[in-house]
Parts: sequence; C-alpha cells; structure tokens
Amino acid sequence: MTELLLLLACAPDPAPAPVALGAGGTPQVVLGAAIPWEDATAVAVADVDGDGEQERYRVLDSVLYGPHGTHPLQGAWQKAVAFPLDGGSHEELFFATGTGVKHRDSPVRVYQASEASPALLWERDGSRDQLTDLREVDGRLWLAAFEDTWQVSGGWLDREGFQEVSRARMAMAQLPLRDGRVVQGRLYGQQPKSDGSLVVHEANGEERPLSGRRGVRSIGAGDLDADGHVDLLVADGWHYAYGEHGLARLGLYLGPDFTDARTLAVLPRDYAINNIELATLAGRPLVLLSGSHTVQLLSQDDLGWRLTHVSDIRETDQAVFRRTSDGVSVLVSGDPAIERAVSLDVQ
Ligand SMILES: [Ca+2]
Ligand SMILES: [Ca+2]
Repeated sequence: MTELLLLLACAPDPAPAPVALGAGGTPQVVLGAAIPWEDATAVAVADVDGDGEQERYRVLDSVLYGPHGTHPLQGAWQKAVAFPLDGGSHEELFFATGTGVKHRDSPVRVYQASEASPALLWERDGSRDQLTDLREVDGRLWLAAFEDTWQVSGGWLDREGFQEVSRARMAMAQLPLRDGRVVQGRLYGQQPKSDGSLVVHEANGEERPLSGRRGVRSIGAGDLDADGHVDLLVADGWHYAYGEHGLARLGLYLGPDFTDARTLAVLPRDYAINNIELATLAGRPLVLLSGSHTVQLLSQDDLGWRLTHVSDIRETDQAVFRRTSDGVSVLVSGDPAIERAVSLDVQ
C-alpha cells in the first residue's frame, strides 16, 4: 500500500493543454533591406518643404549636409529635433552644437534651419558647453544644458531667449509636463560616481523619486496607452563603470503619476540606451532605441514587446525615424549611413 501511495505521489501531472499564446494575429514589424546612403557621423530629418516626406540631413567632418546645401559647423554636433513652429506643415530643424574633441572651446549654440541656411537662435559660453536634451513639447522648443560642471538647467527657448524652468545636478534628461511638473533623469547622484535617479520635480518645488535602476541616460515621452496622459520611456541602468556594469534597460512609467512602472526591454549587447524616439505605424506605437552598440526597434506583439535588431553601430552613432511617402523608415549614421523601411506584416 505504501509503495502504491509513493508511486501515485511521484506520478507526473498530466501535461497541460497547450495555450495558444501569440495566436491573436498582431501584425509583426518587418524591416526592409539596409540601403546605403553617404558617410555620416550624425543624421537628422525634417520636412522643410512641407510635402509630407522628411528630408535627410547628415554631418561629416564638421559640415552639415542638408537638402538645400552645406553649412560648416563651428562646434561639435550634439542634438537635433524637427517640428513645425506654427503648427503648419513645414518643419524646422533645430540643432545644437557645442564642445567636442575637435571643438574644445566652442560654446553651446542652437540653430534653426528651414529652407534657408541655419540661423543662430541662442548661445551660451560657460565652463561646460554641452547641451544634453533638445525636444519639442506642445509645439515649443525645450532644452537642457549644463550651467556649470555639475548643474543642468532645463527650460524653454523662444524669441525672448532661454527661460529656465528647472535645474538639478547631473539631470541631463529633462521633460516638462503640462501641469508644471518636470521629470528629471539624473545620470549621477549628489556625489561623483554615485547612482543617479529618476525624479518628478513637483510644481510646488518638492521632489518625488520614482523607482528605477541607477542613473538615467535618456527619456522619451508619448501617450502609449492612449488615455490622454503622457507616459515616460526611461533608459536607465547607468553606472560609472558603464562598460562593465552598465545595463541598457528601458522602463515604461504610466502617467499621470508614473507609479505604474514596468521594464519593457533590456538590450543584451549594449551598456546604455543613448536616445529614444517614438512613432506610430498603422496606429501602433513604435519605439526606436539607439544603444551603445546596436539600434533596436521595439514593437508590440501578442506576448508583449518585441525587440527587432536594426543595425550594429559605433558608440557615437545614432538613429532617427524618418517619415517617408511610403510610411516610416529608420535612418542610422555610420560609414555609410543606412536606411531601412519599416512595415507591418499583416497576415
Ligand atoms: Ca519634404
Ligand atoms: Ca498614457
């Protein structure tokens, strides 16, 4: 009897019936072949003629090559963003230059380029000439730049010049919200080499830390769940010994309070995610991640979020989405830069 009980106890459970996860028929993202362009250390796009397709810009040897000619750069290329200033169809390209290996004394400069040659909007010459964030928020230009060796100030740039809104130590990624709050992504903490953090700077001046993993490298924003509140995509995992301990993690924080947080992806071969872009394709969100070693596309499938490898890159390279007459493509800097069309495989 005892033997029978033992046998029964050891008998394996019947195999569970397979569940058809992933059979919901979500269209998969498909990448076209890599089409080589020209050599580029940086790339940008803007629909400056307003025909619906974004023109391509590239940087090589301190020269900006655009659809309407070339423009020598007086500093190192740092960031770019394109949007229509007046809400019309013609986009302006805003870009920033500053200190770099070949431009050791260059101040931070922000330019506006349309169909005419670039015009200087703003310039600041300080002890650390580095612009760390440049983005469009509700049709306005927002930037974050070092004020001195440690403090980074964020604010609006308009006809009146730079209007500072927030300032924090090593808060290199900053995002203003409509209600007056500013999300600050800090690469490091108060002490050199200490862990950074993600903080909501409340309108009343108080600070509320959010969960996360060490220092923040970049922040993307968009309404991913279409509830009318901005959600955050945050690349964290930074560590001062980044080559050994850096973790290229992407977290999603749902607005408006950002307490619902989840990890969407960890890039296996990268130590950091340096830039995040969002786009939509057939109403579905697409996220473009420029890592330290790879470019990856993040899209939804029936099991959650799926990474698709776009390209291997050098650590200084980056990728941007480009709106084309056919839909969306990814443009990646390199020797040569490449472009890959993005489509959905609807079966
Ligand atoms: Ca165009
Ligand atoms: Ca939302």
